[in-house]
Amino acid sequence: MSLLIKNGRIITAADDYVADIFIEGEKIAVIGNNLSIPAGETIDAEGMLVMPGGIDPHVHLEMPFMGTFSSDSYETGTRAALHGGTTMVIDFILQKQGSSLKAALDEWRSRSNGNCVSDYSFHMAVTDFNDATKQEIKTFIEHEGITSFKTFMAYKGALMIDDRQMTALMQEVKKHGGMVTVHATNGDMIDYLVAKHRAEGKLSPLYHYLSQPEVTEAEASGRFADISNYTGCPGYIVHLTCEGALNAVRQATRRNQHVFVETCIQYLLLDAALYEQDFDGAKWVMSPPLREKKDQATLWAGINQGLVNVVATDHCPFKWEQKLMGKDDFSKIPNGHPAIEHRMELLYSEGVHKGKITLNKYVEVACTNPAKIFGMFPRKGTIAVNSDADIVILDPQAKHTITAGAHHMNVDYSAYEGWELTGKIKTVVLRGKVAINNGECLLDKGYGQFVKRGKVSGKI
Ligand code: DUC
Ligand code: ZN
Ligand code: ZN
Ligand code: ZN
Repeated sequence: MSLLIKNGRIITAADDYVADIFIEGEKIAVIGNNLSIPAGETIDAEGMLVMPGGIDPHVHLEMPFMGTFSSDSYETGTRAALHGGTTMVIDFILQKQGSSLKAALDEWRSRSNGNCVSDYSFHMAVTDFNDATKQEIKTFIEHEGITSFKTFMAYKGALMIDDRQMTALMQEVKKHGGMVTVHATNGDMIDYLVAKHRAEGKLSPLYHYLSQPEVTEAEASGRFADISNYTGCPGYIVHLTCEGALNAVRQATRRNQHVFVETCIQYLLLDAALYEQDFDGAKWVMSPPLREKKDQATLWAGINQGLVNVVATDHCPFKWEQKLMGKDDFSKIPNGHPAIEHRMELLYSEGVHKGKITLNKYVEVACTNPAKIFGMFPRKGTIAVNSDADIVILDPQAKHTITAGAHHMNVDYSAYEGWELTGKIKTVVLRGKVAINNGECLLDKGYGQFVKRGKVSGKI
């Protein structure tokens, strides 16, 4: 099996040049000019951007949450990801409090095994760190290839760990070469505000937003940075949304610490005005909530300053019927928003096309940094000889409109309905096979492989 991609403009996190790519089997074999190696299939990419496959390191597929399951299965979610140029996702396993990490891994495997179309990996969310869990960390890192451990500083009683457990977990993870990631919001403050608003009869989606003010995120982000600094364990803040939280990270850099920061596409593009309507605002009920325009500006600047390292999605879709579970009480609206399919095109159109970030930066935050930070580089996240042939071919001029009727995610609305984008993904290659060609998926479920990840250095 071989594939030749001719005359494309190749963009990596560092390079920008026109060349041909020859792919043999699953790997990139040769990059050069005027290649005339006989190939099973040839794609003419003249005038196109040729980039590494996107990596979305924050998705929740078929996840049990708030009394229901997120609506994309491993099959529909990973297929939608490929349509949008994301060739690999990292999903979250949730430990059940009182139970082992291994039991959770088995449960997640029972849903995902054989069902993915794109490649995938897992983060292991530790929700109960104790003497028994502690013994499992080394096995996950060294044998399962799961080297990142997610924590929650909110959702008390279900997911949250306290600072005592956080410190102990970070010490253990550091010992074995892993990374701790965090949902950094102050759970007690939020629980208080949710209860207060409910008691006052303030029950619309707007109060979801007003129950998680910026300070709840800024405080927890600073606290996490401190514990990470004290333990020396590499730390990564997921879905950072606001100026206050980014300033806590900025402050940490003054002692020469780097905490990795992920934001999500919605926090760059949407703002809290969407909650100032009736129940329709439930489409954007997610945690943390959307913020203000000034926060969007901070995040774009943070990308260019190297403080924000990754743009993910926190894809956690719920159908409208599921959102209606909270029609009389914002605290019962399943939290999450669908974006797995649109991250790459939205970030290109609104970021690169509109001049906010460079093409190299685009590839860095959407493809390369996720691979580097999470122990998969250079197998994933770049275009280089011997790397996996995960490639996106994007037409930079083509325009298209986002609409729920045309997307591939298993959800009956779009958070970006009617958005007109410039730049469209034409072809996606996953490990040497054409996965998407002009809107058609050519791979079956089961093609997607579980990627065992390596230890992490905490540096990029
Ligand atoms: N936030 C969400 O919006 N959904 C899933 C989990 C989370 O932290
Ligand atoms: Zn979260
Ligand atoms: Zn999440
Ligand atoms: Zn599209």
